[in-house]
Amino acid sequence: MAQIIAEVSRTFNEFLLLPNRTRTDCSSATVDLRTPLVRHVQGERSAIELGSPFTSAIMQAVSTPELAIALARNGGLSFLHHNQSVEDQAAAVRQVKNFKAGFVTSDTNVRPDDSLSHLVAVMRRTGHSTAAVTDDGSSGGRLLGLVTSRDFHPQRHDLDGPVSGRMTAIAELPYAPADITLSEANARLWDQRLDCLPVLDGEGRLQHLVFRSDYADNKRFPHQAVDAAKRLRVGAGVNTHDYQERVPALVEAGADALCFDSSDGYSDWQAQALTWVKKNHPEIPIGGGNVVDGHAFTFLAEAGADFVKVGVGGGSICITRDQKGIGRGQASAVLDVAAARDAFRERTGQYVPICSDGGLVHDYHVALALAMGADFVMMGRYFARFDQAAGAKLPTRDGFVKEYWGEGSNRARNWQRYGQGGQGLIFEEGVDGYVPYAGDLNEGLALTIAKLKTTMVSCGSTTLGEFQSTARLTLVSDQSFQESHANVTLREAPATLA
Ligand code: RVP
Repeated sequence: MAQIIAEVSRTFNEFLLLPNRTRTDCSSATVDLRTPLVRHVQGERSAIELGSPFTSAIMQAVSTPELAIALARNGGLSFLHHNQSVEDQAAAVRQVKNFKAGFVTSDTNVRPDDSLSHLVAVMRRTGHSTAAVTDDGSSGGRLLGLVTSRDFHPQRHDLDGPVSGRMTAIAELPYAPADITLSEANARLWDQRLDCLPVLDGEGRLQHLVFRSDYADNKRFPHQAVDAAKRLRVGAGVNTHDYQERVPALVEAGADALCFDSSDGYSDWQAQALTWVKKNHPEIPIGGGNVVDGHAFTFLAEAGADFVKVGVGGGSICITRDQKGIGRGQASAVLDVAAARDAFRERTGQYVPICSDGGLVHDYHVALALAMGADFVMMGRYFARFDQAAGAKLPTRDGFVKEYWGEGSNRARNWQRYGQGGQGLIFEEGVDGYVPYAGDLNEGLALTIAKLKTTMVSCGSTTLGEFQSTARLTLVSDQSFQESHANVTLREAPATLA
């Protein structure tokens, strides 16, 4: 006869945090959101720490290189999706690793004999007003000069004339060697009153441009997730089908961490694949999942997982529970797995971080997931709303929306994640839809982080470890849940639907 688990499957909406005493040294300014990403000896530091506990979902609609760059600059980590060829995924990893904050690959490039009217067309296309003049017109050609929109006037200069007639030639141009740091470049920008400093290799080929405005922009991100060489960190999803080919390519491309991506990770396939990666590529940390209970966590931790993702069926685009009748309320799953993680730590001295993946609907759900024991969260819907995500931005009668579709939808058809047998989906486990557009990730995430910090302050914590160990949670009744919302006639409707 089947075993019936005594506890009801619960979700985040059923809980609230009780405020703890707030000490005078506890304020948003003193809250530290650093968190471990990968397995480490208890009491020591994780080889990879995030500056903020956010990761973006391993999904076509979510984790693009652009989003990965923006999220890592805010201290989090993206896992680039594996529902693409090995070559394309490795190229996406390279794109993030090659990003140098403040060092821009020139996108407005011309040859010296190109006409000024061609230059105008290029500037109009890119929206930039500084162009590099290189021998072959590429972003990495030998630099011959710079030309800006201030160097010529359509009424005063013959637009059929060559760019070389109006450019500042390399002989008169300040430039820097490839090993210059961003702060050195900034010092030169100010000392020499420059707007732009080209960075050249030993042969005079253009590497980057550094703009004054980008330096100021870079100062906005004090908690970036970077590796020892100060390159942004990036993760990548892998599957249990082609990992022997995909993992080496991603390691070679420079990925910082990998994660097996499966809707149900409690399987011998995943354990075998983890064992293979640990044997053949011990240099790369790799997570496993998804699971919803302590036994499954321990199974993957013993197979070598460096972190474990929690969540089955709770995703906003997910219909696995409807289709297959499997899953568990996300709060119950996190609480159960966190207890197993702590037991594993007691038994082995190894701390294996856990990630609450999917089903985070409100900002305060992030705080609840962390208080319940998650070391970091993974979100799809949340990030899909931002400019940097892959989905198209579409106008509607009430504003803009972004496309967001599940990996188990007919649009993504990620059969590697769902394992329904064979190379395809027999039935859908996800839907294809829209989410309200929310603008720039930097602004949206700053707001979520501000809320998280103030929740932690109310709970008297300045670190996530303290938050977890001191949090007091209460179950809410239907009636007290009603009390959470405003209970007056609103003067006007909220501006957005987010
Ligand atoms: P959410 O943040 O609620 O949008 O959930 C995102 C999570 O949902 C992903 O990280 C993944 O675990 C899960 N997912 C992705 N695709 C699908 C599906 O098609 N069912 N589910």
